Amino acid sequence: MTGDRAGDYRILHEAALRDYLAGLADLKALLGGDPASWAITEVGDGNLNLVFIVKGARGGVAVKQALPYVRLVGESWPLPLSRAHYEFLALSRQAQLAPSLVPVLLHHNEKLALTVMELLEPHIIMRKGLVAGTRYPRFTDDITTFMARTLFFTSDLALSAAEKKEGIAAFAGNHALCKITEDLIFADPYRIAEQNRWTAPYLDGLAADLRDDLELHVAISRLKLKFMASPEALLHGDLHTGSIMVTESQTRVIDPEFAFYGPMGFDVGAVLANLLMAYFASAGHERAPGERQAFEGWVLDAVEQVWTGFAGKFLDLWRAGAAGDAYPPSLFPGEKGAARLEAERQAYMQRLFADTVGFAAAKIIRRIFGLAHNIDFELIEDPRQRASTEARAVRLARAMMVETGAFRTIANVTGAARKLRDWQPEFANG
Ligand code: SR1
Ligand code: MG
Repeated sequence: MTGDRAGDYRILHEAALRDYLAGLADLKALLGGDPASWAITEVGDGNLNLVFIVKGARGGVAVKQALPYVRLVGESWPLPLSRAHYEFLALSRQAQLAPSLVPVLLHHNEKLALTVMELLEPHIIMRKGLVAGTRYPRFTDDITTFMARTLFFTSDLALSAAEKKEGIAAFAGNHALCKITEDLIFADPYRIAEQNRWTAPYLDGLAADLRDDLELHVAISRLKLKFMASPEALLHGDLHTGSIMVTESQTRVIDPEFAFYGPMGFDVGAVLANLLMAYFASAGHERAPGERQAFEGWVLDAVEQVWTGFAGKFLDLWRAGAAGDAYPPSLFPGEKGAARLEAERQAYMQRLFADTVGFAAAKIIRRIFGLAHNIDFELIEDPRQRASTEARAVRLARAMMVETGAFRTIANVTGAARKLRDWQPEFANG
């Protein structure tokens, strides 16, 4: 891997990218053939960056370059290029902790905010597969391994206090990306904000309810505080199904540019929220009643397995020998100490579950009323039908956020989702 620090930032469009890659001997050899014959396509459909696929006679690579602004909005919303540095740092750490679950890094240029990675082929963005009703048999085992290992091994359960604080410091500068989350997820959907949007006019009433609901405002503010002030572990920070690439036999987690030390439930909740949205949106994609029943059953099973699999793997790592400075073994001697520590582990997981439920709810609401929506709902053409599926998701999310304690187990969450599948909301407008 090279780490070129020379030269100033410039946006590399096709011709400049071709010249740049041709100048890197390793990548030129990997791509193969005459650089003039390389096929270069810009494929970025995310909210922030340029993404190119480059294919040569021998092989291909993916190239990601950060833009100095938010792509979704334009130059009026500047955003630091340093996010490419944090993404590279996070990917490097994740590659150590969960090898084969992230793309292989091939090159990084700090000044150009550019990273070259293994081309994931024939992988697709998981969200697209879920919209099509595809089931992914490897997904829950892989994503739970990814989360258990990246969260456990960057936490105080596995690290010395000094290592942990070094880790926090290394990512502390990524605050502009945290601020996006703090505004777009934890504040804007609950107040008047220029960039908010929803399926109008059907959801106008629900949007107004969200702005008046003080119990919800307390709940989302507690979650916001937890997000800002609980550096439990190195988070991916944006672990939705658009940040996961899949085939039926492989899973790769991409795009950790929002990485920072935060509360573990934020990552786990992101995965659950996006599966739950895929579940609710599914009704809007069926061409005949019941057509996607098997898919929907798989999604709810996946919701359950994501939590139980994650919790089981995380606990296994902890029981196998936690070398971190938290819970010193000398305080838990003998059989009685071991039993007390095990009870404490269970209590720890119960608290983490409650955080996960709350963050999952926040992630659902932001996709229905905030700036950044997702294709699960957006591709439902009939707005009334889209609004119905969204209203079901919001009803569950409000309960998860305000009555979090009522969801003691993941089966409580899937049970509530199942009950809402055919609920017909009434809309005051439309
Ligand atoms: C302005 S960025 C909007 C969203 O895109 C990213 O994927 C994050 O989820 C962010 O909140
Ligand atoms: Mg992204």
